[in-house]
Amino acid sequence: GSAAMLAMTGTAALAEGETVGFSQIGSESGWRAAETTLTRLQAEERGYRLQFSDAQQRQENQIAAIRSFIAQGVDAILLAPVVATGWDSVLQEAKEAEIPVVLLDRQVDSSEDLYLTAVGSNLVHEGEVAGEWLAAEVGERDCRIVELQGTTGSSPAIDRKAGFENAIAAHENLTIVRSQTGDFTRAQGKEVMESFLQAENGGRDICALYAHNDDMAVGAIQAIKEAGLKPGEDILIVSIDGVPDIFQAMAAGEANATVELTPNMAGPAFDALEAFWADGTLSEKFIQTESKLFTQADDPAGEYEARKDLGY
Ligand code: GZL
Repeated sequence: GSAAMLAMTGTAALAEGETVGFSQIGSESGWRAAETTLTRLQAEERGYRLQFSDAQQRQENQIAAIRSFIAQGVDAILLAPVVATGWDSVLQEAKEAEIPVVLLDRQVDSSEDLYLTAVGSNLVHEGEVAGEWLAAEVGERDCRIVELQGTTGSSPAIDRKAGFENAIAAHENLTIVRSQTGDFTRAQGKEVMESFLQAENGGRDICALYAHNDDMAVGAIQAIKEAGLKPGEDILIVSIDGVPDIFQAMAAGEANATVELTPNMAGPAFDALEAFWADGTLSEKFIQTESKLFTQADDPAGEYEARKDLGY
């Protein structure tokens, strides 16, 4: 084969590395694009052949991709599951084919023996950090909150909502008055925020927006400005991911806080797979990544510079 030919010509042939199938949700957010970029880089650095599938945010496309990876006989499957339910049978098929599956950035409600490990953040904690920041920021003042939820049925949408509600439960001056999904996209974040503004006295009755990701917040910021209000002042903005554009908004005083989510889920995932391939080592079932709060006091312009070329 080509490796032998390369060897004969004295060119160091890449080790015939593993083939890894990656069922990616899509490119709904800047964060997701960065995760894909970093996964490709990690695979290249480690000498893997990456079979990439973009599901356009449809679970049936992810299930079809996984079945195709199984038919190809890949050595491992990475899965970022768009929603938490409906994975049991296809994960069972991968298990029967003895192909290890690693979950990236979202969880599934299937039993743990159907995947090698899951790499992701503590999504409930992210919501708590966001809620705690807002509670501290508004103090005793009454604050009517609108919420842009992530993709319906996804573990981040479920858990980030729960965490935020945990944090504000003790503060009766904080109330979520409207909550709707913006599907983690800028376009839908803008669209839903427009309806919130119309429903809330042109936005004058809204004190804060909690968005489950920065991309929806960035879309909402546009809507708030078009309504003649000042985002970051008239309406406080707190979200999650830490993408470059939210730092740019913070530097302009148009957003207030974000909870960082690393896009490098593939590094820990490949480490766990390499340990398993080496001698069957089973990593812990959940490899948790850090969550760090950034506010306008944390050099947002510098944070923007540090992230702007990372493939978001
Ligand atoms: C969270 C991840 C979310 C990001 C969004 O772990 O699944 O999906 O927060 C992305 O930007 O759409």
